[in-house]
Amino acid sequence: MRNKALWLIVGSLLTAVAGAREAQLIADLEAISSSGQSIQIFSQLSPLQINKIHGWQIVVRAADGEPVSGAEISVSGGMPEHDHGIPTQPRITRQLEPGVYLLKGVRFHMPGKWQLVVEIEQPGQTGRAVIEFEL
Ligand SMILES: [Cu+2]
Repeated sequence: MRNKALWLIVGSLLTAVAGAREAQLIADLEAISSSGQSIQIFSQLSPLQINKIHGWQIVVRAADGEPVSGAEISVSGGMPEHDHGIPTQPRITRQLEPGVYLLKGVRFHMPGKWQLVVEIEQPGQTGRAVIEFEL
């Protein structure tokens, strides 16, 4: 009886740890590009806030799940309802590991609906994804 209670406690602790790990792996934003690449965005500022400049890690995988290395990635966008762009020009500064890119200079200056266009250029193919989110 006592042993059973202990196992139940251990069981729920393990579940809690697994839950925390999963939570860290959940992307802030994600999309599938027109070429079938998966794009996951992990913001260094999460949840996103108004007017704070920060960086993003962008993880790009091909349709088969392999990391996409050496791609040219550009991020643009704006607020479609206000007819203006993003206030900065975020740039990929380096590739941190295969398929993981560091985007610097991200800032959103007002609340509302934002739309981002992520373009991924690789030799022979270009993928494009539109990501919408509410801030
Ligand atoms: Cu606006």
